[in-house]
Amino acid sequence: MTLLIVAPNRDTGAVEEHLHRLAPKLEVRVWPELGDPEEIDFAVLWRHSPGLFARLPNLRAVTSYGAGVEAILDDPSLPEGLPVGRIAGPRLAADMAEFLAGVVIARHRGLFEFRDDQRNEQWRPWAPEALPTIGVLGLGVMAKASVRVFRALGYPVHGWSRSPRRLHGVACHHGQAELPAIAAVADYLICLLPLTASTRGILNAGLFATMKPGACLINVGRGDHLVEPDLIPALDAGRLGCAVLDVFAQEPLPSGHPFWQHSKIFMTPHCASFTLPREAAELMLESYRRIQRGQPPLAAVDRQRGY
Ligand code: NDP
Ligand code: OXD
Repeated sequence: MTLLIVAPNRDTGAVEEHLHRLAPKLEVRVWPELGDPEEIDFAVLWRHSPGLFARLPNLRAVTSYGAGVEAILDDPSLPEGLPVGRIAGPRLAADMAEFLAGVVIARHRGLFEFRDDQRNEQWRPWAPEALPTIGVLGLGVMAKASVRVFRALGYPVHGWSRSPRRLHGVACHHGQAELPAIAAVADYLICLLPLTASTRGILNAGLFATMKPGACLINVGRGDHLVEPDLIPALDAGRLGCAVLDVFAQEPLPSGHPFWQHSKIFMTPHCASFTLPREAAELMLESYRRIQRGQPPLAAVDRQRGY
């Protein structure tokens, strides 16, 4: 009975400590120290190298170290029928809400401009008259927490999902046919979709053409939701007013990439929300215990649907 953590380039020390404190008898191994691979029955993965599953013959389930599961589902060595879960706890969702409210408020209230004014010793009081309309693509765990914060601020909120949803205080849209409707009303269009075959490249010139002129695009989903070459022309033409990007097709963003220096792009290094060690350890352990009881892991994903 052994739990394996595979998260290259991520410091897992604190998670290991929490796991040892919560379950002193649980054997935890951290990649690349596999030990006897036959003893490993549960794995927690973040950006693992494809092909890993061929080396773990006795896995009973696997979970993503974070909310996104595309790296696991895209691995051709993933055994058919192996249950896949994810870690998308309340703290992760609250972090996302805080981040999104922060960037929207900073732009809406002109905080970056006030900083410039301060440097230039200029006194220019100003406040927006209208509240911004928020459009959220995806109405899952992350989006629901964020929507609650925007609603508490009194902002009109629209949401978009694959299947019909009802959320208190949110104008809900669903399906491809209703994507232009949400794009047309949003001053801030936020991508909180999982990366699947049907959402890859969804943030493209065609969508930008349906957006409110000057609106701000916020991508906290995955880098491959955005057709990167379409973004700068839309910003330069004023079609979009700005873009806030937390995720990129290649991470870290390569040196010399045009996004680094663009004045209308505000970037953060994939940390809009970050799986905290304590919450991660508790949820990993809960999933592990569920597996021992013959139940699916927490937040089990539908492998056919892709999220
Ligand atoms: P969930 O699985 O809880 O929700 C996904 C939502 O997307 C659902 O509402 C679903 O619709 C909707 N959706 C999926 N496919 C489509 C489609 N084709 N058309 C319209 N709507 C669709 O995901 P989470 O909220 O937990 O996370 C979403 C993503 O956010 C993650 O996969 C990850 O990529 C990203 N993320 C990024 C982080 C960061 O730090 N940047 C941190 C955490 C997550 P329906 O309700 O009908 O099923
Ligand atoms: C993610 C995460 O999926 O950090 O991006 O959880």
